[in-house]
Amino acid sequence: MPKTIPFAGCFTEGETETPLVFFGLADDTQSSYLGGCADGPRVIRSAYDGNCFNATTESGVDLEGGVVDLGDRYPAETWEESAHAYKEHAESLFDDGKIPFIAGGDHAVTIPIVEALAILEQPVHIIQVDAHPDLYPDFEGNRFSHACTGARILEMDHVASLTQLGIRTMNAVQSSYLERYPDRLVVVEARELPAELPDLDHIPEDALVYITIDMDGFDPAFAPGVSHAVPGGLSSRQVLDFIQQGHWGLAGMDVVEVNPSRDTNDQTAILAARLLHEGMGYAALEDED
Ligand SMILES: [Mn+2]
Repeated sequence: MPKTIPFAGCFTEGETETPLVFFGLADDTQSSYLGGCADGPRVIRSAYDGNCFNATTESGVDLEGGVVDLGDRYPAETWEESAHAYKEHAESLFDDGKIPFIAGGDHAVTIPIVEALAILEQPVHIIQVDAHPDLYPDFEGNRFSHACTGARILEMDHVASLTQLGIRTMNAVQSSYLERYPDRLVVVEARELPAELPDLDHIPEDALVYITIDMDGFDPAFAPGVSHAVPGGLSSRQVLDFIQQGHWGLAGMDVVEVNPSRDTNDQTAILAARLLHEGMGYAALEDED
C-alpha cells in the first residue's frame, strides 16, 4: 500500500495563492446520542486519498497544493472554553481574508464559527443541509447541544437568514421557531425538495453565504456513517450540484457529523471531503474574478 496522500493532494503547510484554508474541529462533546464524530477530521483527510482521487474538482479547478492545512483543534475542559477558542481561530482567519473549510466534529462546532462571521461586518446568509432543524431552545438542559445549532444561529444579529434543506424530523417544539422568525428562517423539508435543489432566490446575488452540511442530511444510502441516520434524505448528486451552482460569495463552509464508527468503507468521510473539495473549487473560481 502506498503512503496516504491526504485530501487528494490539495493540502500544503506552506503558502498558497488562494485564500483557501482547512482545519478540523475534533470535538463531539455536544452530541446527544452517540460519540465518534470527533474522529471525523482525521478520516476525512485520510479517506480522500490522493492515491485514489485527484486534486481537480468536478468544476475543473486544480487544487493540488492549493489549500493550507491548519491541522485540528481539540476540545478544552469546558464547552465555553472550546467555543471561545474555535471562535477566535475563525475570527483571525476571516479577518485575514481567508475562506475556511472545516471538518467536524458534531454540529455544535458550527455555532462559534457562525458567531465569528460577525467580524466581516456584513449580513451573512446561512445554508444548512440537515435531516434535523436543530431548533431546540435547549436539549436536555444544554443550550449548546448539537440539537440547538439552528436556534443559536437565529439569535445572532449578523445572520440575515437561515435556510434549511432536507429537513425530515420537524416536531412541535422546533416548528415554533418558524413563527418566531418568519422573515429569517426558511425550512425546506426533504419531501418537498425537487431533484434539482431550489435556487434560493431569497438570498441576494453576491450576498455573503456560509454553508453548513450535517452529513445526516443525506439519505443513509449515501452517508451511513452518521450518529442519527434518518431515511428519506438527499443524494450526493443533488448537493454537489447545489454547491457548484451558487450565486453568492462563499465566506466559508463546514461539513459535520461524520461518525467513522458507523461508516461503511469510509463512504461518508469520502463524500464529506468531496463536498468540501467542490466548495473550495467554487470559492477559488470566485476569487479569480
Ligand atoms: Mn445538525
